[in-house]
Amino acid sequence: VHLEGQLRDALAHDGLALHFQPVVGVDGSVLTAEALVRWPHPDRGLLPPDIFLPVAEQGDLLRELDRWVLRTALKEAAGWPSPGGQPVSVAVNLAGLVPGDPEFVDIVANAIAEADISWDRVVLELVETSLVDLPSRVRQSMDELVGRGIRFAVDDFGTGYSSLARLKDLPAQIIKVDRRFVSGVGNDFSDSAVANAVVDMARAMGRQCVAEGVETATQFHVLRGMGVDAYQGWLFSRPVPPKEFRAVLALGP
Ligand code: G
Ligand code: G
Ligand code: MN
Ligand code: NA
Repeated sequence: VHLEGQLRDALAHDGLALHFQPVVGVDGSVLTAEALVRWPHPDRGLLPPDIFLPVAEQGDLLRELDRWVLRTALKEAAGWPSPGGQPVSVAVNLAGLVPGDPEFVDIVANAIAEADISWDRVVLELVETSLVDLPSRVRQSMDELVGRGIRFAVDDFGTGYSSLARLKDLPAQIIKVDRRFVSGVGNDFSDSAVANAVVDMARAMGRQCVAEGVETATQFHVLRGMGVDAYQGWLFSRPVPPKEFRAVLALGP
């Protein structure tokens, strides 16, 4: 309860922080950065989301937290340098604010307008459970956002009750292969098989495929051989504070 009150306070006073982790193309250029929330807690140091997202959920604060992250991440990204290259896109995780929310489209559109960022630089990451069983009205509004340039990503694909067959029904342009499978690529036969099947299926359905949690050069090489489009993980960079990320971008490609 104490932590919940402090979190409520932090949300109301911009007391949370975002780190950014690059997603790179086959040639190593930065395509996107995923915003990952942290809480610089006055007595407990920098808290990771695993500690306070459950508190947020418990206190009905997750939707408010997602809104804060969305607004803050888009504003930050609007100011990213792009010397001699394509502007880098920004990816935001949404768990409390989901497409079925009656205000979803307005909230997203307002955040984009407020940040003055172009629509095609915005990626919204959702877990599969937020993307199934959507009423057609909701799908239509998602299509409307996609029509204006937004991309949706299915996060942690391959976990939960996901099956390859339902990939074709998911309204997402990007598939993020969960790091659970990526970690075994190159040494565990079943993990490699799952990763390969997801990549093949994603390609067959015209989706972009991102591998998460890439930690070794071997994983990168094997995944590249499978035809993965983009890569995220410690091999390339840890999530870093905004200033540091801006400095990396300022160096150019
Ligand atoms: O940042 P880290 O790798 O520790 O993230 C742990 C978990 O927290 C991941 O599942 C990630 O998706 C989630 N997470 C990180 N930042 C956000 C955020 O801004 N909003 C939501 N809803 N989840 C987040
Ligand atoms: O669930 P989601 O994919 O949004 O969460 C991303 C999480 O993965 C964050 O907690 C981030 O810090 C973590 N992460 C990012 N890259 C790596 C990596 O290479 N290895 C591991 N173990 N975790 C990673
Ligand atoms: Mn994510
Ligand atoms: Na993930």
